[in-house]
Amino acid sequence: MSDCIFCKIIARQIPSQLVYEDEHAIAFKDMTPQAPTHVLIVPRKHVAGLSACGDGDQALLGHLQRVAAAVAEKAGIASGYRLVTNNGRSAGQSVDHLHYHLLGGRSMQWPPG
Ligand code: DGP
Repeated sequence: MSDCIFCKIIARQIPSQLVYEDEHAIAFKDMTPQAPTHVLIVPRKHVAGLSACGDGDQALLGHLQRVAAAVAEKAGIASGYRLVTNNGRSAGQSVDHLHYHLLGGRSMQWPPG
């Protein structure tokens, strides 16, 4: 998608602080971190969000969670982290390319705001 900021990061048209990449996913530091570790786990394939995923995306969705766990391990936060996806404007989604926020390095509150 030519106007998608995350597609531009994936295509290296916009710089990012990459922490992981493979054939299906990349992970980079969020530019407005909400925790000492705040990494975005993003599929290379453009899909608008979780609700836009179909049956054919099951393996990809599982893969993204496996990537998140690996990134958490590498970041030293495996003992406590939160993995979040915002789906839709009312939930706080601002970039319409599926992504998971991996947050850690501080205590978390529940329920989230
Ligand atoms: P969300 O609001 O759930 O759609 O999360 C989008 C996140 O993406 C938000 O925390 C800020 C981050 N973000 C937006 N644009 C950029 C960018 O150009 N670079 C980086 N590293 N992060 C970005």
